[in-house]
Amino acid sequence: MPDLFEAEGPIELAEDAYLVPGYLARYSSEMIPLLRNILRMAPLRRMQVPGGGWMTSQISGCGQVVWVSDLDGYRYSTIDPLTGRAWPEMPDRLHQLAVQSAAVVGFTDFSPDCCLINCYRPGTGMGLHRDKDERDFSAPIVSFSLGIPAVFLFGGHRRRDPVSRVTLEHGDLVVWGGKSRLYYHGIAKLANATHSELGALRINLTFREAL
Ligand SMILES: O=C(O)CCC(=O)C(=O)O
Ligand SMILES: [Mn+2]
Repeated sequence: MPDLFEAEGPIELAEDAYLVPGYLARYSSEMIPLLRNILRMAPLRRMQVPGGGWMTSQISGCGQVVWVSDLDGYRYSTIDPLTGRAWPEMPDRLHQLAVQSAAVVGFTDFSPDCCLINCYRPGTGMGLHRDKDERDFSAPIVSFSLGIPAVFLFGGHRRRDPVSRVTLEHGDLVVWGGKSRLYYHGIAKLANATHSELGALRINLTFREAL
């Protein structure tokens, strides 16, 4: 009989894109204090987009660079525009978990220099977009979900391509690279829910090789 707590194996969402349900659940109690520490140094904030609107999720991050957005555009920045200081260093343990997670689905050379932290409350989400501000698209995107569930929208190369809807729960890992590295994706508006450790929040960590 399978162990109830054993994570399931990878599920292919598209070419070179995988969901590994529950893979990170066993690490969440180590990760949450690391995240709280990062967010003390680089608080969550909403970002303005070049068109003038505001993203509904809140963002922070750690590593050599973090993705930022303002009226001038989208880019990776070595400086946190809110504090004027360098971003907090990426904790070795988070780096190690990201490398290990990429390897689980066959991406063996991954070494992220950015960990973007997205924080969603019920009623917030993220519109369809592509992660295309990184220098080299040969590295995958590694995404950790913690807290309340969200519906991940995963499309194709064109914005109008059909989108699959995948519920991401606490501890779920998604990795996409190779042929689907530039696929459109987003997060549907979250429904009300409460998580035992994080309350009414979803935290997403997105590891990238940006430089
Ligand atoms: O929250 C998520 O799962 C996706 C986040 C995302 O696509 C991004 O930060 O670019
Ligand atoms: Mn993205």
